[in-house]
Amino acid sequence: MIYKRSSELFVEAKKVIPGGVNSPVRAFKAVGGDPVFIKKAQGAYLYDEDDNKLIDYINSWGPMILGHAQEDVVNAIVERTKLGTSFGAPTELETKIAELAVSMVPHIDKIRFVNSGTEACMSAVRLARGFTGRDKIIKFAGCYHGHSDSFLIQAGSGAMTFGTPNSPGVTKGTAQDTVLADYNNLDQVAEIMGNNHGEIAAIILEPIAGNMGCIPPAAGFVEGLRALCDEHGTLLIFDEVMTGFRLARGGAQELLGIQADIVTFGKVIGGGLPVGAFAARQEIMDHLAPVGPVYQAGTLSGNPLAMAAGYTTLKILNEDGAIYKRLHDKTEYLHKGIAAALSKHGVEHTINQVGSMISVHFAREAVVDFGSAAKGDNATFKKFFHGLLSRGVYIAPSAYETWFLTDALTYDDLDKTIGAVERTAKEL
Ligand code: KE4
Repeated sequence: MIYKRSSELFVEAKKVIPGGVNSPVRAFKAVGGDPVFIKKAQGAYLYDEDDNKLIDYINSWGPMILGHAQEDVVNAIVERTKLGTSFGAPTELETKIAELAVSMVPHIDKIRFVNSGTEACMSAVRLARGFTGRDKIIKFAGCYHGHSDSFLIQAGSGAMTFGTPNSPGVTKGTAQDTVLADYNNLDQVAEIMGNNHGEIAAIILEPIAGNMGCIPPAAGFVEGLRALCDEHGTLLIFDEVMTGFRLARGGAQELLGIQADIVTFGKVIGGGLPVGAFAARQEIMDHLAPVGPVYQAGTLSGNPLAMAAGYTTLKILNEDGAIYKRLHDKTEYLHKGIAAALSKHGVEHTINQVGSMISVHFAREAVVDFGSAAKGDNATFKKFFHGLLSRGVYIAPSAYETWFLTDALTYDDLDKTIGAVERTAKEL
């Protein structure tokens, strides 16, 4: 495949946009080479500026669960645009999507819309701190909750101590209120909670992790966190920016059968337009301004275009009783096909999958947390990525990301993908 035009555009972009991209992972730093510039997309396919057709397994990092340019979603946006794009005033449509989301997701009474997953998670932590009157939070190494200061933290000197910034610009003062734990290590969390009884406002986690590749919770892990939160009066925040409305109508709460205190959303809830949201039972949500004292706001929050895209997407997901099974079956099929193709050529690998989230790791041992994910052979991943890209298959340009399947994928697309994996495997 030729990427001449993309490379030319990348040169121009870097002159006026830092790194030529508006989000770092798009720059292909982890895999090398120039990023592909996309001209258009339709269904399961991207068409780049060199007119290459690519089978898309990123799907805008999750939102395009129905496929790109899905007819109903496009029509809803177009029709809504004709009525005006943003008013900074309440609209009936916001109530409709809020009612629909509340009807789909268990254990929430109210929801507040924002403009990104970061904003949703940042606001959820502020709400938890305001509701409990406590300052500290626990997050897990390898879980990503957006780029708010409280989350850009790495483990402190000792495993149980409070964090240190992992980005310039994040202050020590902020970092000291976040402590890192290892995903799936319940004993460690219990010890931290014991050492900080009455001080932890919230535990925030990806209930199925997607930012270390796809990592499901170990048996008993999330249940244990729920019990610890109940014991210590701490709120459990499920960051469902990836899993919400993707793994089930009710997301991970439904899939795992575990109740969170606050749930955050992004990606799918916006149907491809900028939407985040956070939700909880009324007792918690009514702590938010203008009802309660916890301040949170946004000029474009709930804007009509994004609400139209999100509402149409959620409505289709809610009414199509078979979509989640279709997505799961397609992902299972892909999982089996990739495993067979890599094994046939003796390529050491492990594949993690939950529903329509899947990741391939070139690692010997099981990938169950950040440490084991980091042991993956990145040189092999780079060759795998570029081998697939050159054969028309576009996967996430990092071993620490998850692939997201779309309902628009056909089994012929999956077979083409598996064929590309087999031909690439010979080169690994
Ligand atoms: P945004 O602010 O990017 O909308 O959402 C942040 C976020 C929060 N929580 C989870 C679980 C997330 O996965 C994300 C964002 N995901 C990344 C992909 N790993 C978005 C891609 C990017 O950063 O460009």
